[in-house]
Amino acid sequence: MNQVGTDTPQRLIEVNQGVLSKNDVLAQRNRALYQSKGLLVLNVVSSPGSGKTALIERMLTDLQSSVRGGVIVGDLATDNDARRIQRTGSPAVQIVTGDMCHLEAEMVAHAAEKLNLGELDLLIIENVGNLVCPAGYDLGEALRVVLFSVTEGEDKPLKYPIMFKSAHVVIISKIDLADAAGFDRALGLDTAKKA
Ligand SMILES: Nc1nc2c(ncn2[C@@H]2O[C@H](COP(=O)(O)OP(=O)(O)OP(=O)(O)O)[C@@H](O)[C@H]2O)c(=O)[nH]1
Ligand SMILES: [Mg+2]
Repeated sequence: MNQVGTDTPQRLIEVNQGVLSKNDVLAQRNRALYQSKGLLVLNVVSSPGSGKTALIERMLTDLQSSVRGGVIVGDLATDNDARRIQRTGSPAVQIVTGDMCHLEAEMVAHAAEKLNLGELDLLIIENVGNLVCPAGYDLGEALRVVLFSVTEGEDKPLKYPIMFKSAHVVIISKIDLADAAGFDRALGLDTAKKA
């Protein structure tokens, strides 16, 4: 293979490793910090509007008497979600990513400085709504939780396999709308298990 307009031979070098190494190093640093504090950290991912914030609001409200939770939430714009979560009485920090479609470990580390981690049992990171970009970025979480809502169709785990394969937990959300959306529960569970 030759470069266009030159005689210099080109070599194709595969760089599958190391591209994310800075993020991986920072994610490991986050993980070590969270483990040293006995903090359970969840990275909640899904397509936009699947119900991440609604689930977090409900979890924090229901667990309030026994679990001290805090949240870091990422969106391209607005602090709507942080304000929603703060209304539960739990601390929440908004990361506005601008044009970035995922959170990175460094962003989470900076946001976590605004929370008193020593006072928390549970840190929930709500990632930017997207089933593609966040899949490649470890944030230092213990568990990656992916939601897919019944209104998105049963085939989402098959179409976005990297996200679903990398998840520790899959939650099917908006189940109250299953009949209206014509959601096939058996098929939805099957595609989630196959991913
Ligand atoms: N019917 C029904 N509606 C829900 C449920 N969970 C969330 N919703 C609604 O779905 C919409 C989106 O919910 P959010 O919690 O904002 O979703 P999200 O995943 O945080 O959205 P982004 O952060 O924008 O990606 C809101 O109107 C919620 O009220 C559910 O279980 N059932
Ligand atoms: Mg949200």
